[in-house]
Amino acid sequence: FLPSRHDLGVVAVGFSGGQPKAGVDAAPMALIEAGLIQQLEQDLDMKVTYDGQVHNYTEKIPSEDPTYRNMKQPKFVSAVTEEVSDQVYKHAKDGKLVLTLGGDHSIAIGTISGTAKAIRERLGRELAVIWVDAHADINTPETSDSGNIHGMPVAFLTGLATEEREDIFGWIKPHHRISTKKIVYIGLRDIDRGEKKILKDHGIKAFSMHDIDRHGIGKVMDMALGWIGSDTPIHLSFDVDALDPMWAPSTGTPVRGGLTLREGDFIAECVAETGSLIALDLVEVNPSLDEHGASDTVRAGCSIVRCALGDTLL
Ligand code: NNH
Ligand code: MN
Ligand code: MN
Ligand code: MN
Repeated sequence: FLPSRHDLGVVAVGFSGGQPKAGVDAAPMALIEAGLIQQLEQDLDMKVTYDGQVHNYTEKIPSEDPTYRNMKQPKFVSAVTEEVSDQVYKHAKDGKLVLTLGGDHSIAIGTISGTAKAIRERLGRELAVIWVDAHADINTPETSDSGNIHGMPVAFLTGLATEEREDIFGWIKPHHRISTKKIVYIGLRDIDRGEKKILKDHGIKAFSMHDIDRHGIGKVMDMALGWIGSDTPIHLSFDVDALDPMWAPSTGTPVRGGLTLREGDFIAECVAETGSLIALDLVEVNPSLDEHGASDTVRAGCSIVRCALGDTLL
């Protein structure tokens, strides 16, 4: 079922509408200017399909976009993620591995729905998701304190949140969704009250920083991949704020006590080793925050992508 290891589709999503801080839309350009695509082509010998543009989806800006069910900019985020879903779907349907450069984490509504649909059609298989993040991003519109949609993608992707209105995520259909049993979190350390209840009630597998301290990252990765089971297509959604701000300070909601640079790369390497990776998101790099740390954050992001695509495997 695997995409050919060397055939990569890249989608650059310059989008910040899922949260309030400007600048996260500049991340794809920063990552590309740091040489990421060249590294993938030259060092990893990949054949990269990239349309050469960072999409900012300005044509999708609605004339008015009032808060709805506590969601901020619901129509804009819905329209952009619907488009991203299609972009990712097209690459995945072609049998390409898909790399999406964000952008805030709301874009995972698009990326994961796109791969879930493609994998169902192409292989009749369900997708597993590894969500690496300080946060669980599983608020429903009702449990969210912030109303920021980047804190809600997993709720929409699992069907824990639904909405009839076609222009506000009503476009998400069963074939776009993933099972709560097929998602594994790694790196959690800032989970909202309502999210804790959701994780518990649905028996969702999660490895917090506490688990990593207790068992070590090696054991945690064995357990995480064991939960998913071998031979299951994996979508890795990596929020750079999973890393400790020491290594990745330029992000919208840094939380201290996070993964080391090596733990982040190790997670990506372990996923690469499975040979089952079909898509990868790298999100929430914001070069305009903590500007002195921006180059470190961008470097960390590039490193995670290279590791997930197999660079450091012997
Ligand atoms: N849980 C908070 C919210 O829903 C914060 C989410 N922020 C993130 N998620 N950066 O990765 O608003
Ligand atoms: Mn996130
Ligand atoms: Mn986060
Ligand atoms: Mn919090």
